[in-house]
Amino acid sequence: MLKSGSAITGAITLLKANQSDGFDCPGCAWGDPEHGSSFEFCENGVKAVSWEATARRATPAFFAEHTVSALRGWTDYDLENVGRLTEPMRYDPATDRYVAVSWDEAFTGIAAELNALDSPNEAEFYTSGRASNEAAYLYQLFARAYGTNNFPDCSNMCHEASGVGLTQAIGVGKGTVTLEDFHHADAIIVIGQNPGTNHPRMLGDLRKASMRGARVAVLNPIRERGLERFADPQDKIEMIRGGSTSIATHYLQPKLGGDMAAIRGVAKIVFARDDAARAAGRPSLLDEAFIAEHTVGLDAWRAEVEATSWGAIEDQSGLTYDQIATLADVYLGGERVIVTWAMGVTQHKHSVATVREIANLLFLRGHVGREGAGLCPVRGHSNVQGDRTVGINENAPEWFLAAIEREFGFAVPRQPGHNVLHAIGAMVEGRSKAFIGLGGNFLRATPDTAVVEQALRSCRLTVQIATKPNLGHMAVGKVAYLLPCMGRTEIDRNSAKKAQIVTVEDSMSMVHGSGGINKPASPHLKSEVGVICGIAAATVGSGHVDWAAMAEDYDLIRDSIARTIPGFEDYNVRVRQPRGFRLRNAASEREWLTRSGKAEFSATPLPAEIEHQSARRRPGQFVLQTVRSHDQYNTTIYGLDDRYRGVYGERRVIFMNPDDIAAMGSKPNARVDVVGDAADGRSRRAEDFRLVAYDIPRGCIAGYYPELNAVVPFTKAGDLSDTPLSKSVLVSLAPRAGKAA
Ligand SMILES: Nc1nc2c(c(=O)[nH]1)N[C@H]1C(S)=C(S)[C@@H](COP(=O)(O)OP(=O)(O)OC[C@H]3O[C@@H](n4cnc5c(=O)[nH]c(N)nc54)[C@H](O)[C@@H]3O)O[C@H]1N2
Ligand SMILES: Nc1nc2c(c(=O)[nH]1)N[C@H]1C(S)=C(S)[C@@H](COP(=O)(O)OP(=O)(O)OC[C@H]3O[C@@H](n4cnc5c(=O)[nH]c(N)nc54)[C@H](O)[C@@H]3O)O[C@H]1N2
Ligand SMILES: [Mo]
Repeated sequence: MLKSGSAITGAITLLKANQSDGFDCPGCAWGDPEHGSSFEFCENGVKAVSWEATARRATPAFFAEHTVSALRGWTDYDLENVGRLTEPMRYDPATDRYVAVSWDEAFTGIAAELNALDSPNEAEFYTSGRASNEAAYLYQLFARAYGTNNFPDCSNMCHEASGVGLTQAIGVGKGTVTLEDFHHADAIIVIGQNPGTNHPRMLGDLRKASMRGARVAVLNPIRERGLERFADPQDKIEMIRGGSTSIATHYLQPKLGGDMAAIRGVAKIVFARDDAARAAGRPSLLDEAFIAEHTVGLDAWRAEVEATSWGAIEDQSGLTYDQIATLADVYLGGERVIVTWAMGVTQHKHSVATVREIANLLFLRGHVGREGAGLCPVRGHSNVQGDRTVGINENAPEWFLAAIEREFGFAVPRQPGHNVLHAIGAMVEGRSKAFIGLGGNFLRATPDTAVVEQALRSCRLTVQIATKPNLGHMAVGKVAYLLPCMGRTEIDRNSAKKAQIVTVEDSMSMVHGSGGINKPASPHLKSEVGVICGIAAATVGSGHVDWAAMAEDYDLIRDSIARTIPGFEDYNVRVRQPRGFRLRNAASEREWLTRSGKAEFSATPLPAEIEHQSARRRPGQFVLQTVRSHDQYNTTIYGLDDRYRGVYGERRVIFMNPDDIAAMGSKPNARVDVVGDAADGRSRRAEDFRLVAYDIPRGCIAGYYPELNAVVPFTKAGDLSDTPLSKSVLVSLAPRAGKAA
């Protein structure tokens, strides 16, 4: 991994990751130890940091050598390997190449295009979750001053269902636990998450819990090695002996999308045992005081649970009554229960309902708002939670919009804007004509790659603010700019040479500062804040916002945030304390900012049928989930191995139950095409994958994103979340002629 970097810079850089005087690791959003001073080693954090601190450069000379059409034939892996972008570039249609321009030319050129649109609502402002609070706040301020709420962002494809579901249930769309709570929990239920790869530092906390005797139950269709056994890199003796601790005390393998049914089953058992306890004159198993004082809606949910048959629960979850009963034992055996989850829960049609069912279950025994217990959606990008907090929201609450108006004195648009799927639809239909990307890889992260490529290329304007080139940057509009920015590891100095810090919020709502330590990859780079301020000043002028002053002194941005968003009082002081500060989470103090003023049980019936069940699935069809390998960061591919799953040197694989392989008349290692659902009239195909026999429930298969986005339809979305259904894609497999093993 370090091969692309400079080893010495790399090593020094790593020692500053997540230190109070260093930068926030761009790897994931797991919390940092509150009193920790030691460096927490994380293999995948190393990859993320050294990816940015590479010695390679994507210079104007590189772009002079290759046409954009030619670069479209490259892979993201090869493109990012060219290295860090060094100068602002504009697409020249005559030569089909990106050529260097000055920052001023770029800013005025972008402003001219934006101001030529018929309506500000024809522009899309995409955000990826690495942007700092400061950059994201100015970005939403700029777009709103320009006149739109079109904020498609990566969280629309990620934890949107958690945000929506938790807001309904507890009045705040964030998790209620802190890292400390993990040290007190005696039961932790981990649903639809692969922390060994995606949140490696979380494994350390799970392992400690497990060694203390806490029970850790996992719900995951795949047996993820990292959750089963784990040698802690922090523990030198364990590493030297090659020993390992087992983490999961219970491992259940539901079928894809079966979690809501599984949790309903647990609730059914809890109610039944509670009835029995009371009938025998023993105390209730429920936290009756909590339920009476803090909740509404239990009776309706209970009626719904009782009306759900065990047949439906077993069929939909893919688990037996006995398996679900062991989960009920874990839940009832815990005095302090935490449930964590990630994409295995949020990327289905009924994800919001599933999140609410998780909250329902925790309410029953009062597991929200006390030490060692609570709800924990584990976020993806290192600042995706913060970006939403500071206003990246296509449908922001009225209090926020009014506060922006008060602070800056311009009229803020109220018409709700576009999320990711709306933005794709609008570009496809020609209603949106400009796309600006603050980081990320919109083309490769979204469903239906071919459709999105066409959508971007039909835009009048595309602008990409990035650290390295990727395929999304080659889907150029008629006018296109590629603007290079600094990353988190780099020192960001203003014109007086004073280093600036930015701030981020982790999954536990901890806000802390981040200051780079490396020399920027090129003298021409601007910070994300600098780029946004440049575009903004040229487009909307500086009458209401002094963009130049903000770009000079990020304390001014934080002062505005402090005046417009509750919880950020004394921002500039508190963020400079070691480890920063925690944003208040009302629900964790049992104050419920819901409509009823209480924590709300939801009484939603199970979906009538989900993809793996018979009515949906024709013979030969499978339900595909798209996951990350161990060697990737979303659309960034670091390498071709997925060592916990035993895959080396390739990514085009499909994990499949051996009985399904045999039933198909095929053999392990046979090569197939993955054919997507064409019910909406669009044909979808991803070519040439190897079948890998794997411990996964029948009817369910798995493979890697982004390659398989070619078969994920942009026309299907989660209820109330609008999230693409990346974990329940109906596909069939077509043998490739002459390629059998
Ligand atoms: N190294 C690294 N770190 C990362 C990322 C990365 O790409 N690389 N990405 C970051 C981002 S943006 C995010 S959102 C997170 C993602 O973190 P994860 O959610 O862990 O990511 P996925 O690889 O999508 O894994 C989904 C897991 O859920 C399981 N699963 C799938 N469907 C179901 C289901 O229906 N039920 C249950 N119970 N389980 C299911 C899968 O088998 C798999 O173990 O990681 C973040 N951290
Ligand atoms: N099929 C399928 N699709 C999915 C998912 C899935 O599980 N399955 N997961 C979804 C999820 S959870 C997410 S979060 C999205 C991710 O969607 P995105 O956030 O759009 O994608 P990333 O791959 O994280 O973005 C990588 C690019 O960001 C740029 N970059 C890196 N660091 C910086 C920086 O510091 N500043 C700037 N300006 N740019 C930078 C680089 O140019 C790099 O190429 O994908 C979603 N798509
Ligand atoms: Mo994510």
